[in-house]
Amino acid sequence: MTDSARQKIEQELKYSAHNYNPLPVVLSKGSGVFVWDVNGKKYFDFLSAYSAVNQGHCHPRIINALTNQANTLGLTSRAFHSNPFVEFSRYVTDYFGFDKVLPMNTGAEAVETALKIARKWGYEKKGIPADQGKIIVCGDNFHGRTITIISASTDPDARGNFGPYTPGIESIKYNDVKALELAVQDFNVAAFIVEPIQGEAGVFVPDQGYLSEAKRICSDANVLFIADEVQTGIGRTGKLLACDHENVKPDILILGKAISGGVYPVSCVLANNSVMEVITPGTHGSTYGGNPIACEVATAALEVVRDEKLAEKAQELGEYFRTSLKKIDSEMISEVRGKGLLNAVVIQPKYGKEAWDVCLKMAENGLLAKPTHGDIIRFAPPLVITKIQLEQSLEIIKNSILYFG
Ligand code: IF1
Repeated sequence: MTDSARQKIEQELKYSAHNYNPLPVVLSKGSGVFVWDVNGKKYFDFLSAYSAVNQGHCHPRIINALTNQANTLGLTSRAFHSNPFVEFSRYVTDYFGFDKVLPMNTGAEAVETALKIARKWGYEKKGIPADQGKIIVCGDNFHGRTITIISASTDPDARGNFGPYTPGIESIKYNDVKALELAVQDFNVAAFIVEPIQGEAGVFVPDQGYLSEAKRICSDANVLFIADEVQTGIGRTGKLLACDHENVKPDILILGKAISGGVYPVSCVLANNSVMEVITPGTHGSTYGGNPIACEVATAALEVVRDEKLAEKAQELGEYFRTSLKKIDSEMISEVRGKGLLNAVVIQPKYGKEAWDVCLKMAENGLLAKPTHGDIIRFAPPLVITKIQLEQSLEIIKNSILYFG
C-alpha cells in the first residue's frame, strides 16, 4: 500500500463510524468489470457492490438515463404525478409480471414495505385478530439493518444490544420444508419471507425443490410467500429471478441493488392487486421512492439486462466458473458452491493463512473479493464479464490460492 492510500484510510477511520472492515484499497474509478485505486492500479471487481453492479460499473446507457433525467427533473415527491413514474410503473410490472409496484430506495426499506403489506393483508384479507399477526423468517437470513429486520436476524452482531425487538416474528430453519409446514399451521401467520439463496449466510443454495415446496405450503395455508431477491434477482443467478429456477411466483417480490445497476438507490416491492390493494393513501410512502431519476435509471438498467442477455450469460459463465474453480488443486479449497455468477469458495486455513490473506493476495494480483464469516470468499463479478476476462480472473484466483499451497 502506498503512503497516500494509507493516509486516506486513516482519515476515514478518524472521521467515520467503524461499521465496516474494508479491504485496504481506496478506489476512485470504475468501468465495466474493472475498478481502479487512487494509484491507478486496476482490479477485476468480484464483489460488484454485493451484486448491485450486475450491469458493470458506469454502464453508458444507465449513466445517460441518469444525466438526462438529472438535467430535466430530479424530484417531485409522490404528492404529484411525474411522467417517469407513470412510464416506469407500467414497464416494471410488465417486466416481472405483477399487477402493481410500490417503489422505495434501499433493500431494507423494500423489505420493511413487504412486511407492512403482509401484516395489513393478514388483518384485512385473511382475518387474523388485531395485532396477532406473525411473520415466519429463516435462520441465518439477511434482509437488511432496520430494527424490525434485525429483530428477524439470528446473527448476534446484527442484533446485539439493539433491542427491544419487534414482536411477531418467528424463525425456522432454512431449507427445511417440514419446519415451514409446522409453522404455517398457526392461523395468525401472515407471511413467510425467504432469500432464494442465502447471501450473507455464505451463498447457501437450498435443495432443488425447496422453493416450490415452500410456495405450495404457503398457498395451501393462505400464507403469503415473500421472496427477498434484493441480492439474487436481476440475472445474478442465471435467471431473471432466482425463483424462476423453480418456476415459483412469489406473492410479494422484493427487488433492490441491481435494479438500478449500482447507479442510484432504487428498490421495489411487486405484488398482484389482491395483495397490494391493502395499501391506500396515507398508509405508506417515501420522499425519494419512485423519483424521476430513479425511474429512468431503473428502466435503463432493466433494459440492459434484457438486451445484453445478462441472465443467460450468468448461467453459462457460472457453470464454467465453478467447474474451473473445482479444478484448482489446493487443500485450501474445501467447497465451491453457488448458482449463476453468485458463487463462494470455502477456504480451509493453511499454515495460519485464511480467506482474508487470500483476498489480500488476490488484491495484490489485481482482483477484489471479500471474505465473509471468516472462511468464505464470495465471487460475484459484474454479469457483463466476458469469457476471456473470466479466464484471466480465474488465473489470478488460482495463483493467489496456490501461493499459499
Ligand atoms: C452491507 C450480505 C450481500 C440483502 C438482501 C436486503 C438487503 C440485502 C437479501 C438490504 C443487503 C447486503 C448489504 C451489505 C452486505 C450485503 C450482503 F453480505 F450481507 F449478505 F449483499 F451479500 N435483502 N445485502 O442481501 O439491502 O438496505 O443494504 O440496500 O453492506 O451490509 P440494503
